[in-house]
Amino acid sequence: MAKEDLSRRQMLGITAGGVALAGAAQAASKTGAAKGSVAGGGPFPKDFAWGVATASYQVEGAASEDGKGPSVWDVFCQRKGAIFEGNTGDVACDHYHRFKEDVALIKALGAKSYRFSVSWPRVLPNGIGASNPKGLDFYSRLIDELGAHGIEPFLTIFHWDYPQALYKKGGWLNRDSADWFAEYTSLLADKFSDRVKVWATQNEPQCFIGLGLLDGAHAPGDKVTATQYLTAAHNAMRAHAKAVQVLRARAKDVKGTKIGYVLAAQITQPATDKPEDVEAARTAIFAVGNRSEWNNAWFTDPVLLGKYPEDGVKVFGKDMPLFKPSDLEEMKQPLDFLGLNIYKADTFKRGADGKPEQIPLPPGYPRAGSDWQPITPASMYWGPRFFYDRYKLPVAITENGLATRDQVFLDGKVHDPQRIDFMHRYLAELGRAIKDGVPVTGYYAWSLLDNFEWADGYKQRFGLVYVDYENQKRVPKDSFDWFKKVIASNGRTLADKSALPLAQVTPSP
Ligand code: GBH
Repeated sequence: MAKEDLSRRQMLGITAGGVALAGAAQAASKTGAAKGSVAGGGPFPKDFAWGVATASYQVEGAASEDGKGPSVWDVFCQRKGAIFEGNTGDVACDHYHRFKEDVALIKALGAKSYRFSVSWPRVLPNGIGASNPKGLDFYSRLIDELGAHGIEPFLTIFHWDYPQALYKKGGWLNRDSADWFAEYTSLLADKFSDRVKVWATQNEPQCFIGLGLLDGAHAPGDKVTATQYLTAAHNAMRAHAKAVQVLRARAKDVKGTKIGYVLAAQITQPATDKPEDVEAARTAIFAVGNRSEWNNAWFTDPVLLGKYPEDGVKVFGKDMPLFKPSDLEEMKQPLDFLGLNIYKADTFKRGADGKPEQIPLPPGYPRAGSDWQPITPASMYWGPRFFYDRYKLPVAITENGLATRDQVFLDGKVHDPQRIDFMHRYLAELGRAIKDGVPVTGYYAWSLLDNFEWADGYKQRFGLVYVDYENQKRVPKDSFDWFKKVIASNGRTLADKSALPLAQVTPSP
């Protein structure tokens, strides 16, 4: 087998036997961590949180209903050329009105947990000050509906729909933004912590700070200076920490409350299982080598280790903002888990100079509907492993999924074998990480529903359930039925190659 061909097969997690439960990487299990608890033959722990995820602006719609204030996304969607085909989240999946139907789908899937986010301006139309009873009531009814079906609510406090009123006051650039976030969190803690035990403060600071303020590709669509970008990131991390403190002080059941922080995890994988390549990938995953937002350590080291990474501080040099030294101490609040949104990995080997060297993908390498996502299952092994080794926190896979160009077929069904194959490979790799001792608390498929994919509008479909936006009809895809079996077996069907949907595209009559 040609060398090129081997690395391609390793990236995809293919070994001679088919889907690899033990592929490129056994060599690297050198953390000395205890083996994961093996329940009934599979690697997934008994209480593993099999879940699905959504986010408020992407599914709710009802953008100006029942007293909701505008968010930066409502405003950004009006900007010419900002969103694919001028799509907006005004209606989205109409989840605001159809949440009972959607909870019934989660129940039918057998998912144990539902990760959703609260729209800040829906509950606080001006971001701070007077709250909106109807907005609060929506989330209260959603949480009750989940409870009635035995589904654990996982509440993300902020998934990008920032109140426009606060943006006008400077948004994340304003030092007070951390206190605004704390005030918002207090409201949620008081209203929902009797029923919500699992919380994430923020989803992907790299995106709402980097894409939103540095690149201008996401709302609010600004392109600020490097110093302003760093200031905004700094305040967002201060806000995260204040929210953790608020939850610890105010949650009704403090001991039972689990708090995490969710990263747009930029994963690396080694080109081979040689220890020097594994170490090259490990070095690369925590390096801050340039000024772009696409790194991990800038957004995790302050929050988890109480310091900015030195290589990044060098990269930014005199553009580093001034801040109170005590900020760093305050930013580091104890967390219960680290949420990793994992979609793909970049591949590294040790270069001739001893430094990590990125290996380009072979031509024609498999990709998702979203161009940025090559299909790289081992990201689900190396991601959890590297993050656990560095930060020693249990990991939750808070998002993982694939966009495909789904459609309703002539038989009325939505056949999505690519998504099934993708999830099978990625979950098998997650199982391998657990087997090798990485504590993983849960896995949340992105997403329950096809939904508003930010600047890509409705072009990309990530759902286990197809949404016909003309009439809001939901059609569970083949992957929904497949994932249901995975959940029901607590992951044991992943070891069974016959679970691969090789012949499902053209079902026999
Ligand atoms: C998540 O973002 C979001 O949390 C979720 O709302 C979203 O719908 C979902 O994923 C699917 O996209 O590699 O330089 O080309 C993922 C955000 C999008 C961040 C792609 C990195 C590519 C940057 N990622 N982006 S690059």
